[in-house]
Parts: sequence; structure tokens; C-alpha cells
Amino acid sequence: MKVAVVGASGAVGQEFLEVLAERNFPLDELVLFGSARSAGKVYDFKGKKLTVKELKHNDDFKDIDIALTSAGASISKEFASTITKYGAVMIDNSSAFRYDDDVPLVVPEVNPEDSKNRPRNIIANPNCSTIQMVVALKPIENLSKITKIQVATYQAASGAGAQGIAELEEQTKQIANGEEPTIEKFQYQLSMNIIPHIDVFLENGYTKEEMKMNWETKKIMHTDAEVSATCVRVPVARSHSEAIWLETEDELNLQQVREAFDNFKGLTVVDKPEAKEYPMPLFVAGKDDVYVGRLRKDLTNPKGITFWCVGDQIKKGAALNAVQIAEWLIANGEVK
Ligand code: 11C
Repeated sequence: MKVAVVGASGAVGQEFLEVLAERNFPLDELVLFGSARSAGKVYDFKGKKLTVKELKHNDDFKDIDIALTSAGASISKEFASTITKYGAVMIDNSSAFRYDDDVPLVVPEVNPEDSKNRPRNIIANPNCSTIQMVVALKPIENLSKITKIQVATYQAASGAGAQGIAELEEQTKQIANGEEPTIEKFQYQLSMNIIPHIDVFLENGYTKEEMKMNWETKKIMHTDAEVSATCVRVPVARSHSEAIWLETEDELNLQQVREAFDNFKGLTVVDKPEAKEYPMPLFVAGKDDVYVGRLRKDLTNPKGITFWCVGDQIKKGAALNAVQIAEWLIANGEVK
């Protein structure tokens, strides 16, 4: 098994290396690719030094079985045919192909079988805020069809990459020193603030990040349920949090939902409010699972459930989900 990581120097690229090593992913060779700027950088993988190659339109992907790509949508579009030309499966973390009918959009806990139908040999990894939400929704959908979803997100600086985290840290130091904070990645100062604006505004008044949660949930869960989202950037380094309200066709009791959460692989329930135990981004950072808590009935709707959900945005929200797709392909004989 020969695996490529494209965008190796980015926050998600670096997380790919961590996750592949941590899970002892069955590979014989790992090849790193990046821009001209990151070509030549050397990273450690399981005690070996790997040098980043420049991504070019050549035959470098000839023997690659799986390419994990996270270099932005325009690079993914430009290089998709170069990457897949000789049969490599491209698992793409960008938004380039997510809404194409001939590209499956996959979260292994929810719709792994969709990975089989990939005429272009591309599988798209969803947006981080969608991934963690659908992992939490699936066990409820298994009990009764979800008819609508409302969500407010609290998204970490890591969603804007390594530079996003660096900007938050830098601003926090600058403010402590009485200096003017530097603003480059975010629309406003993020430290000591929250910003209700992620990605661009669309004609319907929602941002693209908010509509991604709508479009992607429908495609992954094969549902027509609408998602109405408000996505907000908060001064947290990594791990996105979400307050979710949903309605189901049948009225569910909390015990049923709690058991369904407990028994669902990929979810961890932390829900002892009397002991001040609930998921928080500080403690979920670096964890594989999506964490849920604060489960209760929605007081505005007898068929409504509300809960709190936290997931590591770089891990389950990006690198880990893509690696789990790769593991599923191998386990199911889709890649040999
Ligand atoms: C953020 N969710 O938190 C974004 C980052 O479509 O993969 C990931 C964007 C995407 O800013």
C-alpha cells in the first residue's frame, strides 16, 4: 500500500501524519507532496525522515493507491486528474467536489457504503462542522426520522488552518501587552471576541459555511430534512462545538436517545451536569470521538431534542475522517 499526502505542511496535512502513525495504518510507503514553497521540508514519520516533493503535473502518482489531499479547493480541482490518472483513490478534504453527483461525500459512521460508487475515483471529506454533527445525528435518525435540524456553532480558530491558530495566539499576547492586535486571517480581532461570519455571505443571508451544513447533511444522511445553521468563530484553538436542536417524526424519550448515543461507535457521552461534566473543546482537542452531552427535551417542541456536541476539528473533522474512509476501502476490498 502506497499512500500520498498532498498539502503535507498544512494543519490537516500534519494531522494526516499523526493519525496514520497513531493508527498504525497499513502502508508500505508514504509520499508527501506540497507547494513549491513547502517542497524540501522534512517531516518525521515513525522515525523516518520524509521530504516533501513539489506537486506537479507528472507521473508521481503512478504507484500511489490512496491520496489524502488537503491543499485547498483550487489545487484539488487542478490536480484531480493527475492524482487519479493511474488508479489512485483521491480522498479530498477540500470543498472542490462535495456537491458533484458523481463524487460520494462520506462519514464512515454514517454512509460508508457510498464510498463504493466513485466513478471519478474521488471521495470527498465533508466540512468539519458537518462531520461532527452527522455522527451525533445518525443514532437518533436510526430511532426515528429527523425532520428538521437547527444548529448554532462555536468554531475554533483551527478551521482557518495553522495560521488561524497562530493569529489567535498572537492576538492574545498582543492584547496582554497592550499592543494593537494583528488581523489577517479573520475579519476582525478574534481574541476576546466572537465573529458570526465564516466563509462568504450568500444571497439568502446565510454564509457558505452555514449552507455547507445544510447541503452536506442532506447528501450524507440521504435526507430531505432542512438544516438551519448559524456558524460563529470563537477564540478557541481547536475543536468545534455545536448546540443542536432537532425534531423527529416520532416522539422520543431521553433514555432512548442516551442509549442510542452510548451504543454508537465514534460517539462518547459526557453528560453529568450535576458533577459539572459536559464536553468542552479544551478537553476534546486531540481526541478521536465526537463528544455529546447536555441532552434534554426541547421545551418549544414535544418532538424536539436538544444537546451539545464537541469534536476535534482537525482530527475527526478532517484528517481522521479521511483516514477512516481509507481504512474502510481497504477493509472492504475496494483498494488492494
Ligand atoms: C472553518 N469549517 O471552521 C471551516 C474549515 O469546507 O472544509 C473547513 C472548510 C471546509 O473555518
